[in-house]
Amino acid sequence: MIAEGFAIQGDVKSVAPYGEGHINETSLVITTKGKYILQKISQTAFPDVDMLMRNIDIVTKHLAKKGITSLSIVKTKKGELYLRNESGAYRVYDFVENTVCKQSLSDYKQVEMVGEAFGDLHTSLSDLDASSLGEIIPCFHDTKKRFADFLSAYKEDKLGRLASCKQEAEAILAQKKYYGLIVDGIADGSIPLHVTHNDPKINNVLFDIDSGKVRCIIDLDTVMPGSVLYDFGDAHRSLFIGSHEDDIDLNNVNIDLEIFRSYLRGYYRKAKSFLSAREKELITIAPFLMTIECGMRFLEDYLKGDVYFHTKYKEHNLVRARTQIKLAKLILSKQEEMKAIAKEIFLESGGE
Ligand code: ADP
Ligand code: GN1
Ligand code: MG
Repeated sequence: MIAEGFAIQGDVKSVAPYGEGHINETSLVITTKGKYILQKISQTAFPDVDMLMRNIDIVTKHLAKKGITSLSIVKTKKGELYLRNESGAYRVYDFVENTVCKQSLSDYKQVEMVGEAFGDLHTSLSDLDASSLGEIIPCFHDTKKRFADFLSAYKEDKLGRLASCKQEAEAILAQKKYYGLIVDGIADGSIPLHVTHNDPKINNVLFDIDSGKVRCIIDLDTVMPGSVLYDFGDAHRSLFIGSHEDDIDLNNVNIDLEIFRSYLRGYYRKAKSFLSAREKELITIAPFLMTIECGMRFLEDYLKGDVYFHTKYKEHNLVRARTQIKLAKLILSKQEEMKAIAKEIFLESGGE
């Protein structure tokens, strides 16, 4: 049994599928002495498992030194960060006890706490030597590159699926003028690089069962240099869509700007000392960019035959692309309101 290759405490009582992640295969391991998370690492997403686990080791050690609750790697019995056998590559984490993982948030105080937690994460990672981390998925949030990848899948139309998603593809083509906004800013120096999480989906945050407060940010696979706008934008993508990412009824995809207000209030409290003027200008468009980018990634995967994201049925990635495209359009239509809210929050927090 794979779990027994790791330095876990007690005898294994059960191993069962766990969680709702789209990338790795996650199981909960219960032993006579405790609980663990066992993951079969997706080598489609992360071909360089050595780099992946080295990055996570560096980040978790850095956070632990600062007293921040984070993932804790359980090494193999041979003292390695992961185990490889003929069926794949595996790792184990301590299970973070007494927490709950949510697919959506309706409590604005909790949204504010999540904003604050990502502000704290950015602050805590700001003195980590970024050059020590490998770029685990190159150009992960380079929206222009994502668009180019989408276009090549669109042109190839390998499986003849384009006929079923012409409208969605056109919606992505129509917004092309926006895709360089963050990456061009990084290139011209107006947007600084930070060490960022890059996958701040709400189910990658664990809440304390008793206090309801954020206990731990997990899924550190994509921690690497990036823009704080990537995290700000993707957290909104996830919080806005909530549990409707896979919903076939697009009437359920809506946008609640109180989420934006609450998250920004929490985030800005921690980030006002480091956000640049250009980052503040782009704070309302970042959620649009990360949402349309996610839409193009789902649609690209649909066109390629579902090779990256876990899917449960043939149109699953198409359904997900549709929800992201609808949300992206809503975010774009709300830019003026979002700018007014951002102005209020910057003023209320003593910024300009
Ligand atoms: P994926 O990359 O596939 O999203 P994650 O690392 O996010 O994988 O794990 C999937 C789910 O497993 C999480 O959303 C969470 O519910 C649960 N999980 C992962 N690690 C832990 C942990 N250390 N303690 C408790 N739950 C965890
Ligand atoms: C994936 O791994 P998970 O389920 O937390 C993906 C994110 C997407 C998200 C969409 C490494 O997140 O980038 O935004 O699905 N993670 C990776 O739900 O590609
Ligand atoms: Mg995850």
